[in-house]
Amino acid sequence: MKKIVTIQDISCFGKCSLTVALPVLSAMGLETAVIPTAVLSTHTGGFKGYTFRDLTEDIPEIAKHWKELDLSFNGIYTGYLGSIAQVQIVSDFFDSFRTEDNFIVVDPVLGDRGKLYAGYTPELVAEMRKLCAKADYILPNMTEAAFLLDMPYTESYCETDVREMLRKLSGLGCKTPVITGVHFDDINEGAAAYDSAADEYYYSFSRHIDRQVHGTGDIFASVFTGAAALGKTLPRCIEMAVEYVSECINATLPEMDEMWYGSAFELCLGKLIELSGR
Ligand code: PXL
Repeated sequence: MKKIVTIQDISCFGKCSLTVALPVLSAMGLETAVIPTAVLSTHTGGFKGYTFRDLTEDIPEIAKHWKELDLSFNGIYTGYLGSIAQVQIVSDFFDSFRTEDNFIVVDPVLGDRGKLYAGYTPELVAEMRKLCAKADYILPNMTEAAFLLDMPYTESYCETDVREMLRKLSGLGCKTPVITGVHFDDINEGAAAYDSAADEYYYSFSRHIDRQVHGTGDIFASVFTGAAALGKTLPRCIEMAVEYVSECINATLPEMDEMWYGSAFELCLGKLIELSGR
């Protein structure tokens, strides 16, 4: 079995980060080790008064124990990271667990719709930029891509702009950047990827649904990582992730008023098993 380690927070209620990554990767048939970076009572997207217990100090201890056990992973995948110190410690984790044949996915979770998430600062963005340089794949949305590139966020862009952003993202040091939430018209939305080694661009779209569903970025990143671990090609990785996210959003729509805080991804896990070819 292929093994992934994913490093991100546990939001106890709200369906994102580890509570999404673990079931998604498991459904894809991947053994999934976790390093929880923080425990929050809920995610920070719309809830008030959430608790936040920082687990940064535990990360080097976990890494040390795993080194003693001689553990290794086919893929390392990071999501939401709560502080600059935490990003630096995750960067050290990359240095000790990267091998010649594993891969690193950094989902630079920073913000959405042109704004940084609660508590995030430009200094954290700068640190995340450095972490991206160590990754094989990065998966920013348009907001995160704009912050990483220090460009103004805009919702009016064309394919040439997206290609330019992808090239600039690869210039940060990551060979294969992927931008999510991309749309060139009102009908379709999806992802754009750039394989800088081959100088090839790939796109995958599904029908645009005009509702924001929390945690879909984490679903995309988890499926993408799983697909890469299963040896799928880059265009297939983005296609699987786009298709599953679209299924999840469609499944959430009838529950949307009640479930403003997350997606009904559980209802679609059967589809994901099918997509994974298991
Ligand atoms: O979905 C990304 C995410 C992960 N973890 C926490 C968050 C968010 C987005 O708001 O608040 C704690």
